Amino acid sequence: MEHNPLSRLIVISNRVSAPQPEQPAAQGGLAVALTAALRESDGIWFGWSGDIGARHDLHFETYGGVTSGTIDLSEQDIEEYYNGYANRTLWPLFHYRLDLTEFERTFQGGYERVNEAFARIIAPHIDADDLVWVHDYHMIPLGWLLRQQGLANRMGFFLHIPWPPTRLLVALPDHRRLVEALFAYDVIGFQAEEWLESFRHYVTHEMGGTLGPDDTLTVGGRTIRAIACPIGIDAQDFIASAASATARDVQQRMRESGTGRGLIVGVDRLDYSKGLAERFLGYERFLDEHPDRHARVYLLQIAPPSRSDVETYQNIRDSLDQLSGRINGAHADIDWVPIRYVNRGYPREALAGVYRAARIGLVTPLRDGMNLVAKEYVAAQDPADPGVLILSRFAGAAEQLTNALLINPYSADDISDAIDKALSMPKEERIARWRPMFENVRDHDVVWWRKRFTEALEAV
Ligand code: ADQ
Repeated sequence: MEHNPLSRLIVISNRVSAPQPEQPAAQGGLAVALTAALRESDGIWFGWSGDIGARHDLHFETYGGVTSGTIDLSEQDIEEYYNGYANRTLWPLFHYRLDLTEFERTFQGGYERVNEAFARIIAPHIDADDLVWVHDYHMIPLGWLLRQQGLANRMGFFLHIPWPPTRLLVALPDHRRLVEALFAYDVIGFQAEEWLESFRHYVTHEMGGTLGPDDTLTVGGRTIRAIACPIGIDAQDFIASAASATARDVQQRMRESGTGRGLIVGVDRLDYSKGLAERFLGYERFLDEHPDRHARVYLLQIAPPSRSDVETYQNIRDSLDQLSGRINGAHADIDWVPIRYVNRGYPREALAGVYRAARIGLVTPLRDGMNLVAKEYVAAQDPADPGVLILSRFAGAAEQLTNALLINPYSADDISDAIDKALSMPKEERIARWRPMFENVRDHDVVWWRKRFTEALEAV
């Protein structure tokens, strides 16, 4: 076998999803892909342990061939850095929800304090030729802070969420400081061309930067590469999951409990960015406009709670409970409930079975960096009789899955018309739409994504 002289990879993200004794198999495509790269290069994954602790000690653990180094955070850190700046300031703002964005000096202070602590604690464990790959909005300034610690390594940053338009971003006090920190990296990756375009707009309009060849951007003598690098799923694994015995059982259960009715499925973390209320309203419009379809379809919405320490997330839960109750109250019959609304997580194989049983995958985020559920739905379909993907044009995934029925999630009419169209769509058209999407999901999988990014970084 050819020996590949790999640089060691260092991954840094808010949470570490390397395999653990309590959870031996890495969870999710991202974890699987990064874990494989870390194992091959003998790398380390650093991040928050998820635990509360008074002292920032590094805790190393090697399991399943992967080393992780985790740090506990204090209650104040979690409140200001994680629940605060990350999830109450950056998350809403980057998802275009200025109305939900909270600006608090203490949040920003906590964010910088925790990033500084990470930089100080991790820096001594990084060797000169390691590749450093930092992930997501929790850690934007980390690269800059690592440079302050004297690191001259090749460093990359990948943003999993959208990059907002300049006119929204400038509402963030100290926006300039945040973006300047990004110029400490050598390569920055975005999920979609649209987010990259917004970033370039900010750099050229607010910072006087210039675009160069090969995706480069220069500001004040410093040149970096900013690329679109869309994340994928572990497609082979998902295809296998959809054909597993568990998936077949679940499909059978769905068939029996659905008694021949067409299943429309939605799967999302409970988050206001996912457009769940808009989805329910679009489905309600469909029921209002198509009485002939009543009792012949049902919507299964699977939405496990997330970030429940943040008030807006408690509100969204309440409003969806009410909305689904109202719609069911108005339309249900003695033997038919229009919406089945479930607030829990399911194993991947069960989820794959649900996707495969569904005539329609309904994915309606108001903004989404990528949206992996859309890709999972495509991967799980039966090639001989695939379902129809209805996808928000505001998800990063819409740039790749152009054969979906693309909709505007703010428009109940649009959602209603798409459901009607999907239910009537002849098999030939379903196959013709599904095939190119499947090829895209299969070929641009999570390993493709990881290699595209690390190769860009290695080329620096
Ligand atoms: P998320 O906002 O979490 O990710 P998404 O890309 O859809 O959104 O990924 C969600 C994942 O959680 C999927 O793999 C899905 O299967 C799983 N999941 C959801 N509900 C589940 C349930 N009830 N049971 C089990 N699994 C469930 C962020 C960004 C996205 C970006 C990803 C990856 O917001 O835009 O695509 O990171 O970069």
